[in-house]
Amino acid sequence: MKKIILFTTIFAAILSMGFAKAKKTDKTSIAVFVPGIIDDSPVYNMLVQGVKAAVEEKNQNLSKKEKVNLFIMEAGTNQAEWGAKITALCAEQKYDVIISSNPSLPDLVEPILKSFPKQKFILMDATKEGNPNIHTICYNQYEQSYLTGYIGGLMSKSNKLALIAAQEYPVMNNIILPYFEKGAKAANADSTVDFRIVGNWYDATKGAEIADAVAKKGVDVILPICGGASQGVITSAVNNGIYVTWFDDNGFAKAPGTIISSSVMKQKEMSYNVTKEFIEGNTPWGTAEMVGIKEGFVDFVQDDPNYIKAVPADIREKMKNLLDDIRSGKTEIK
Ligand code: RBF
Repeated sequence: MKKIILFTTIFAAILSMGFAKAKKTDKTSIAVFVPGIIDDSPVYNMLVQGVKAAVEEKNQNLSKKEKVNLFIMEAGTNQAEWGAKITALCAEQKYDVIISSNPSLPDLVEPILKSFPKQKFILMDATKEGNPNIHTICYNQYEQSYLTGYIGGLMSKSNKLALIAAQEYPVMNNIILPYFEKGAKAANADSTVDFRIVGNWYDATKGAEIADAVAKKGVDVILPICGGASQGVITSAVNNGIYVTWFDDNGFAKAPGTIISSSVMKQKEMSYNVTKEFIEGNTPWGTAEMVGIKEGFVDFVQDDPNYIKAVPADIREKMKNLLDDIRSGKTEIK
């Protein structure tokens, strides 16, 4: 009798080891949720590129059966649909993690997690601490916005700048706009910033109309943060002979001579890092990180030939000094 129990136990143990092994070699599945349109928005473009790069790299060494599965959902600009689309992804119960990027996502995701308590989310450009299903990383947009305002203030001849945003949201109202203004005033105390809203993240015609309107009032430097509508702002700036400060990625090639700066976030590199970290099982769940200039994830492009052509040497020198001081810790933007 004892022998039978022993054999059964050993048999059960071997069986469970087998199952455990089968489960472990199960394919990893990753979904990327794009809250907007990939092509119109540097933040989303970089997100997709970074995740893809990490998955492709991992898959090089895996057999067909083991390859990491990647699904990209482009949710579009109708924000009313995002919740239902995320819920649908969770309901499939096949994605080990959903990776996305947007400051509005923690509030959208938390109620959904009540129905899907096993689902994990990695959210970039967002902040949420203490939820064990969520890891967030945001960029130091105090620095990113201040640098942008600083060059705008140095380059403006009328002392009139504008920020054309797609919509109002907490990061826009509490960080991007005030620190753009702060930077502009630090460069030139007489600077003013006109704040305008497009109303969506895609309408280039409306973007151009607003840019034309502020140009008429004497504005000569515009920061567009409005997705696809930014293209309209650039077209208007070219026509009106005024400047554009670019945000998120390197935008110099979009309109050489008109684009005077690119304050970038290294979202492609960060998306690659967090995806790799997840695949390796090292995601620090429940934590919120902020990375900036010192960490190498916010930067101001200084070596682009179009920057060197568009911006006089004395202003480039001032930008370099500011950047060096932030990097060394001599200046803190807060
Ligand atoms: N940025 C984009 O470039 N494209 C978008 O479609 C877009 N949609 C957004 C929707 C919401 C609800 C919020 C809060 C932000 C959105 N952003 C978008 C802005 C983005 O998160 C970030 O603040 C800016 O790109 C500046 O770094």
